[in-house]
Amino acid sequence: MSAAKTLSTWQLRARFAAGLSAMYATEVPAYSALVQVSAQVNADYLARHPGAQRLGSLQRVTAERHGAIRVGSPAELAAVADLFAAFGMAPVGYYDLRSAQSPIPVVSTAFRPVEAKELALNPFRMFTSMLATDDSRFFNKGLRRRVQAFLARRQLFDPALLARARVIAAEGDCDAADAHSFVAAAVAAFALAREPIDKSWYEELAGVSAVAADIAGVGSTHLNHLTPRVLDIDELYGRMTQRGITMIETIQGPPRTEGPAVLLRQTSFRALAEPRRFRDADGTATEGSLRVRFGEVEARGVALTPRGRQRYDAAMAQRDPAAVWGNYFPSTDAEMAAHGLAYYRGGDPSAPIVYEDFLPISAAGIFRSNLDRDARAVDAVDSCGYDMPWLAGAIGRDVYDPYALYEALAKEAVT
Ligand code: OOG
Ligand code: NI
Repeated sequence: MSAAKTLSTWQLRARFAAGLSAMYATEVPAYSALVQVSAQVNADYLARHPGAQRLGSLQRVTAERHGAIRVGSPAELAAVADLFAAFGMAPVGYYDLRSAQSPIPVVSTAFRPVEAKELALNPFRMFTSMLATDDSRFFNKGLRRRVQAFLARRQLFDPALLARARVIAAEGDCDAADAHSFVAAAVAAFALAREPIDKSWYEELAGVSAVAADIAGVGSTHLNHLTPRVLDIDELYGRMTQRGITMIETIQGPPRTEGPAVLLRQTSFRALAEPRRFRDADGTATEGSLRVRFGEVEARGVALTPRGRQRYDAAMAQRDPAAVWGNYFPSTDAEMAAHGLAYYRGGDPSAPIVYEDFLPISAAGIFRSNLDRDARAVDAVDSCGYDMPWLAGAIGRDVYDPYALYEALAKEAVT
């Protein structure tokens, strides 16, 4: 038998995630501390809870990351979709963060593997947001035109990289000899750029929203954060605080409960100001700094059915969800399964299906907690028509419905 000369998309995805992680560690030193503490928390947790691997093997959880990126236009989002397809990552779900309590001018999807086998091999996902330039509550006509013109002039990805990605996606694998340069180029596309930033343009956009400036005030895109997964997020929170890292006030998402962990719990801390170069109106370059990137960590639980999700939303609407949790959710997987509240493979309560997606309220909270000020929205009617079908049309791809994916996983027999 000859040695394997090709790498499949999951192997490329694992290398992509590892490459981004190595790059981000050099860019944001606090990220390395977070990864270290996460690994310790996971090892300690497993030592005390032998059954903890029911929500994913230690190998999967240790390597598990999600990233977040932000782009400016449908064309840029389509390019991202082409690139990620080479890593076996497809768009799943639609998140509209404009409707959050404090609105963020973006609409988002998450690129991730969709099949059980692929998720087990490497579940890397990327939360990807697109600036809502068509929304007149944030952008008036003049500014919209200038943003669109700016975005039309920039190129986030080398066309050769995208062409290569399309071939890999179509063939389902890549020559081993070419894999290294392909992955390295894909990783490099998300590095923080060193080109000077046009100061007045950046500040004008920051007046609308810090996120708008981060997206369309610079000539390239970059990883906004890279999130490891932990088995005990309360423990992680405490240990990071002990190390002198100031976390946001709360853990977003469901409270800590005695029963089965559901959905997704997340928390974050602000990265330090990063040195960036600026260009003044007269062309002089100055050194400055920006504070837009951050560190985030998450714990994942079982995926809820639409019925479970309704209960979740009702519980979360209460003043103290932790205190009343037991009125909404039973305390065992067997009861969760029997009441049709959560997904289990083959209906077997010992085989929880992990929630692989995001939560819009948490996402908006994470965005917001890391901004100096809120978006400035005017009181106008939103008639731009962003929704899931619009997003699918804009990138020319189907956007998966997360519930349909969990439904399909639940029908698979336990192996
Ligand atoms: C994305 C924020 C959302 C999450 O984990 O919910 C997010 C961003 O800041 O670009 O990453
Ligand atoms: Ni995130």
